[in-house]
This record gives sequence, C-alpha cells and structure tokens, in this order.
Amino acid sequence: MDSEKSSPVNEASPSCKNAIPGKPYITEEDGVMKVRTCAWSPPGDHPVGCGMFLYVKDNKLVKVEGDPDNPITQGRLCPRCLALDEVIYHKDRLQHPMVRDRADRGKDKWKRVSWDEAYDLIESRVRQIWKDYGAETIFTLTGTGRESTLYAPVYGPAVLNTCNGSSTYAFSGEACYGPRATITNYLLGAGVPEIDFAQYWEDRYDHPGWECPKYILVWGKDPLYSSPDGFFGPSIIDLMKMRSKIITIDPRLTWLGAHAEYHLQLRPGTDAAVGMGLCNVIIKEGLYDHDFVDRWTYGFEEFAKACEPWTPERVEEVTWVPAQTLVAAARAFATNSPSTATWGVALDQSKASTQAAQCFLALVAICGYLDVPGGVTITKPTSFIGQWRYDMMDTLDPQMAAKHIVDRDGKYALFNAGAAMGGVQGDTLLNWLEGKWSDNKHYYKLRMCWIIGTNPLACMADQPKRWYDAMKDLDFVVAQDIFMTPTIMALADVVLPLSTFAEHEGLVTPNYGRNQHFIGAMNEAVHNDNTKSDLEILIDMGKRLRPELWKDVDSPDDFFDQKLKDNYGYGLDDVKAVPAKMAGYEYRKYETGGFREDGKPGFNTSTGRVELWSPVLQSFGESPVPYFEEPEYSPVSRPDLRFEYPLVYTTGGRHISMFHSEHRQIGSLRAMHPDPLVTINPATAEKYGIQEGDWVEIASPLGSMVQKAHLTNEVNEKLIHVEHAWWFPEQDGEAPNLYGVFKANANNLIPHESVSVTGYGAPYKNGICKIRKVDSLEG
Ligand SMILES: Nc1nc2c(c(=O)[nH]1)N[C@H]1C(S)=C(S)[C@@H](COP(=O)(O)OP(=O)(O)OC[C@H]3O[C@@H](n4cnc5c(=O)[nH]c(N)nc54)[C@H](O)[C@@H]3O)O[C@H]1N2
Ligand SMILES: Nc1nc2c(c(=O)[nH]1)N[C@H]1C(S)=C(S)[C@@H](COP(=O)(O)OP(=O)(O)OC[C@H]3O[C@@H](n4cnc5c(=O)[nH]c(N)nc54)[C@H](O)[C@@H]3O)O[C@H]1N2
Ligand SMILES: [Mo]
Repeated sequence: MDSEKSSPVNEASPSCKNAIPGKPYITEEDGVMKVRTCAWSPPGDHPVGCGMFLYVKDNKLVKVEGDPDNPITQGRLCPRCLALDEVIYHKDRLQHPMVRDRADRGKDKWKRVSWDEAYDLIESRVRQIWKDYGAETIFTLTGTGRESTLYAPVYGPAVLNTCNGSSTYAFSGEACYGPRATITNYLLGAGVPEIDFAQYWEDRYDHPGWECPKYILVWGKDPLYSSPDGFFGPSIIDLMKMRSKIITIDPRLTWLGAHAEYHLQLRPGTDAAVGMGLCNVIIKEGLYDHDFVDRWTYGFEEFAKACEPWTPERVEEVTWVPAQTLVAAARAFATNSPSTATWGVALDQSKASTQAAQCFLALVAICGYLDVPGGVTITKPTSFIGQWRYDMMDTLDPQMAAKHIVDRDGKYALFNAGAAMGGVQGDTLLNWLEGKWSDNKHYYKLRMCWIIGTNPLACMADQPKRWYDAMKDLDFVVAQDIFMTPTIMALADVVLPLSTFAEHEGLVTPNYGRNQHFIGAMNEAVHNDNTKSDLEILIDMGKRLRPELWKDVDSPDDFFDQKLKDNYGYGLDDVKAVPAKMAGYEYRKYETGGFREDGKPGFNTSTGRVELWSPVLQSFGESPVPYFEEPEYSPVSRPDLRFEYPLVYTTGGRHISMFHSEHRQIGSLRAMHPDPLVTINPATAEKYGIQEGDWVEIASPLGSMVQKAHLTNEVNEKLIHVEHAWWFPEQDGEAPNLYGVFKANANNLIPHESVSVTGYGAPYKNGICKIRKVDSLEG
C-alpha cells in the first residue's frame, strides 16, 4: 500500500506498474482492471467530476473506490457513487430500445427493437413531420446539468433542424442556474461566481498566493448535500477546518446553519429584502471597499438609495430575520477581508430572482471580494462546448430561426434576448402547448418532442398535470434514459437506453464551462453493447438527418479531441493522462484586461464596470436597481387566504441519497430515505394532531399532495418544508397511476407564470399551505 501511495497508479508515468499500453488510466492485476475515471452521469449528478477507481473483472464492475489523487475530491465519494453497481446491474434498467403504439401511451406495452430499427423509425417520423408541418413543430426538452446538458441543446439545430430545441425546459421561469448565470452575465460580464476554494491548482490549499476566506456566506444553498454545478460541497468543511466561519441565509436550520456564526433564518422568498438590508448596513456604516467601488462599480449612489429604506427593523418586520443578527452578520462579512459567498438555487426559485441576484452580486462587489484570493472567483463565460452550441444554432435557416416560440404578448423579452441558444421560455411553452394562442397568426401546433435528460412530470414541471395533458396529444415523442420514468411511461413512443458514465467516454466540465476549474476524463470501464451515450446518439442521428454537419466527426473520441485542441491547445490524451486537467487561475483580471474581449482593464459590461445600476435591466423594462416584491402567494400578499392557508412552505432541500427524481429504485439508497418527508415543527404538528411518521396532506390554493411527517426544529412554527421529485417505481406504472407520480408531488402546489418581466425565476421555494393528517399516501 505504501508503495502505491508514493507512486500513485493514476500518474501518467510510463513506469506505472501494470499500466495498459496507451491507457495510463488503467492498471491490471490478477485479471482485475483498475480504471481511473471522473464521475458525471447517468446516473444523475452535477459536474463535480468526483475522482474514482472502478475495479472491473470480466467486464463486470466489482468495486468502487475514491481516487485519493484527484485534486478536488481527494478520495471522498458520496453514497450515490458507491451504489453504482446497483444502478448498472439493476433489473429494471433499460437495456434495449423500445417502441410502443401511440394509442398505447400510458400502457406497459413496449416492444423491444434493435438500435437500427429505432433509429429508422425516428428518422422516418422526423422526415415526415418536416414535410407535413415544418421542422419548427418539433421541440426538445431537457433537464438539469447532467452530461446531457452539453449535448441536448444541439439536438434541436443539428439533428432536428428546429428553432425550438436548445436549452428548453418544462420549467417555470427557468428556475435554476439560468437566472443566476444570466444576471451575472449582464451585471458583471462574467460566468458564474464561485467560492475560492483553491480549486484551480493541483497543489490546492498550498498554492502560493491563495488565501483561506475568513467568512463564507452561504445563501440559499446547502452545498454539503447538493455539491451543485461543479462545486464540491465538502470543501467547505476543509475551509472551516482551516479558519473559515460561516454565515447562512436559509429558512431551515441546516447543518451549516447550526455551525454558523450567524444564521439568518428568513421567510422564503424575501431574499431581496435581506440582501438590501445587508448592503444598507454596510453602506451606512462605511464598511465597503471604497477604492473598488470608486474604480470598478457603476451606479453606487442609486444602488445605495434603493437599499436605504431597508433598515434592520424593516427587514425584521418583512423577513423574520432579527435586526441585530442582520447587522452583526453584515459587519462580520464586510470587515473580515477576504471573505467569500455562494448563492444557491433558492435565489432562482422565487419570482424576485433578479432582485435577489442583484443584491448578492452587489454585496460581494462592494465588499471588494470579487476575483481576489480567498474571495469570489469569476471567469469569462466561455467553454469548449458553448461556442459549438452557437455555431450549430447558426446553421439554422434564418426563416426557421424566426419561428422560435415566444410569448404572444411580448413578455419575457430579456429571456428571449438571451436565448440565442434557442431555448423556449417554460411558461411560454406550456401556454403554446395548451393551444392558448391558437388564434394568433404566427401560431403553429407542436407535433413532436425529444426528451433528453428530464423527468418533468415528477420533478421539473410546476402543475405537472397541466404538462401531462398538454403533451398527451403530440404526434410523436422520443426519450432516452437509464430507467423507465413516469414521464416516459405517460408520453413516449420510443425510448432509447443510455449507458452510465462507467460505460462510455466523456468529458466533465464544471459549471458547464462558465467557471471551469478543470476538465476531467470519463473513461469507459465496463463495455455495454446494448446502450449508448447522449453524444453517440447525437452523432448517429445527426449523420442521418443533417449529415452535412457531421461529416468530420466519426466518434465521441474524435469529437472531444478536436474540441479540446481547438479551444485549449491540448488533446484528449492529455486529459486522460491525469486525474483532472487543472485550469489555473489569475486574480484581479479586471486590472489586467483578462475579462474583456478588447483586452482593456475592467469588466465585460457596457459600462466596463460592475453594474449596480443596470442599463440592461432597464432596457428590458425591469428596474435597474433591486426592489422588494412579495411572493404572489404569501401571508402578506394574500391576507384573504390567511386563515385557510396559515402556513408557509418551502420545497426541495436536497438529500444525499437522491438526485432529483432518480435513485428511488436503488435499494441501498432508498433504504437511507424510504419516504417523501414533510418537515414540521413539533409545536405546529401538535396543533394539528400530527405525529412523527403520520401521513400528511399538504394543500395550497392550487393543489395538494401527501408526504410523511418528520418533526424537527429545523423549521419554525410558521414554516414547513416539503421534498420534491418523488415517484414510486415499485407502484403500478400504467396510467392513471404512473408510478404514483402525482401523489407526493410538491409541484402540485406551485403556480405557473408567477414570473417577473425578465422571464426568470418562479416560486418553487415559497408559497402558502394548510396541512392535515391523513391515513395513507392515497390521502
Ligand atoms: N418543488 C421543487 N421542484 C423542483 C426543485 C425544487 O427545489 N423544488 N428543483 C428544480 C431544479 S433546481 C431542477 S434543475 C429540476 C430538475 O429536474 P430534471 O432535470 O427533470 O430531473 P429529473 O427528474 O431527475 O430527470 C432527469 C432524468 O434524466 C435521466 N438522466 C440522468 N443522467 C442522464 C444523462 O446523462 N443523460 C440523459 N439523457 N438522461 C439522464 C434521469 O434518469 C432522469 O430520469 O427540478 C426542479 N424541481
Ligand atoms: N443529492 C443531490 N444533489 C443535488 C441535487 C439533488 O437533487 N440531489 N440537485 C442538483 C440541482 S439541479 C441543483 S440546482 C442544486 C441545488 O442545490 P442548492 O443550491 O444547495 O439548493 P437546495 O438544496 O434546493 O436549497 C438550498 C437551501 O435553500 C433553502 N431555501 C429554501 N427556500 C429559500 C428561500 O426562499 N431563501 C433562501 N435564502 N433559502 C431558501 C433550503 O432550505 C435549502 O437549505 O443541487 C444539485 N445537487
Ligand atoms: Mo437545478
């Protein structure tokens, strides 16, 4: 073991013991291959690229182990990676392409076909739809940042020739990542801000010039459980062990909240008020970085004025955060340089996502923490895949591009301006599918959908029954997945089986290239003839339907090698040779010209500065400075409903054993969390006669569902937390039950079109409800 430590098997050393020639990431001993790889998906995960070894004997995975030499994860793995064998060899895993008659949707009447038969069918149906109705009648749906995130946006333009593909989600207000990424693009001209956890270098915390943050503000995020978008959550523990103290802004008392110096336990959906309150204290007390503000920000005076009414007392009244906690947290954050901050999906998941984001970015900017050691890292929003997406969109005929679906009344202009990648805004798409605008002369009926990495009926879609009804009558629906899902059972005519990340070649790109600290190689460890990856399917179908775009690409390896060489000057072998190809990082790029295309100092915005007063927002009819707006359904905005719906809910806190609607059929993971849980304060539960483990119906003015009571002080007496994405693979899959997908579904409670003028942000995490004890999941 010692010799293994001093000469790690995953080094690209030619002397590496038993390395397979040409494959420095594989060693062999006694017939067992030890394959180094970086995890992504499927099964579901975000691109953290957790480093691991897969031990394979006779083409069978026999053991999973963390890779201690991976610079980021350093050998640590979560239970989802450790259960990989249960996923790969699960009896219910999709192993063959299957088709079903359109009349049998919702019935388990699938027939096994070969890949060629499935491809032939898809090709002929697409060609027929092109001919009869036009390519614009085809749309794609995709989901959160799994590996398919890189490739799904290209299926629309580069296979189906439609303007309604790209990053289109069955998602009200594109309420994840899109809001944060877009606003950062506009206010900072940069990709996505991240905690500086020394993530860019192999020597990590020993890197010269790196500093450990003094405070980490964790806002609307629970990264120990979520490790989102490329951020390895347990790094926070590393930093805490060194010196970092924590401030949390979260309606639940999370583990981090319980270990924080200051925990701001706010009412869900009031983030902008808390944010303006924090900035107001810092500005009023003169605690901001005067030099940075003078040289690098735009509109400070106007921003300060917008925050001014948000005195600590007013913040307390509106948000439930005690005035003295707010003041103390603001002072600690501003006066302990360097400090850092991170924002989570909770900021996207309210109507006021734009205003909350303005506050977050302003707070870190005025404190002088942007792009400094131990602060908040930002990079240009470029990636090896991003440019390719744009190039593929450009291959659409302009007349086709002009048919892109937008709101009939011109709503969500900012979204549509930014949707150069062709995404259709989710609320707009639902209205369109429902035929609401069929009197419009530009209207056309949608005919076909290709579902690539999403299970909207279980997870992404608000009011999921509306989506079900709206999509039921499409002419043709194709999907690809590793397991049958309620959405596929309900709607699809063809399902293609995907290979897991252990079964195909791939690249891991944290933050999808918007702040990419490394690129990792996903190396095939187990060969599976029956299944294919998203990229393989894309290339195969691209060659059939738009061959002119695909003539130079023969395999995924070719494709990766080309893209890497074009963009970074190194090839696939260089990435495969190391646990992770680190990106390196330069601080204070606003001083050196590293942010702007013209190479001049400053930020890549119209003013060259961080825009605390945003000309872009103003031009799209939104306020240039933040303001506070009550959620559409809150105790304050709807006093008329106060007695009927006395509680506030939030939803979707992550659990380590599940990634959204996945993993419910994986024995060891389900055993960790067998039932959907509603978290209720014990005092509240007592009032309603509810005990731990009772089934509880939760109802909002829009709908209801049932989860099991878990009593804890993590939430206060006015708040409950419900889980999202539940379905029950063990139940009857046929319609109308569809694996019980509507029974415990948090999204039954949540409205569509409660979205601001930007088109971003929706109230997935705030609303009002009532609860009552019921006998079972059936209500
Ligand atoms: N109430 C409430 N609802 C929420 C949330 C919340 O907090 N509260 N969170 C929301 C958020 S942030 C998001 S991003 C959405 C997520 O919503 P979705 O992205 O739709 O997530 P899933 O339901 O897990 O569906 C993903 C499907 O893709 C499959 N899959 C896994 N890996 C791959 C892959 O590499 N390629 C392909 N093609 N398929 C793959 C999985 O098996 C699964 O069936 O849910 C949202 N829904
Ligand atoms: N294990 C696992 N990991 C995941 C996922 C998964 O399903 N399972 N999903 C992935 C996806 S797509 C995403 S987007 C990320 C999300 O990961 P995070 O950004 O960490 O988001 P959540 O865990 O949904 O919620 C974070 C915190 O926000 C709090 N919160 C709720 N409402 C509000 C509010 O109104 N304001 C504030 N300030 N806080 C609020 C919740 O209590 C919760 O503790 O996780 C990713 N990682
Ligand atoms: Mo997400």
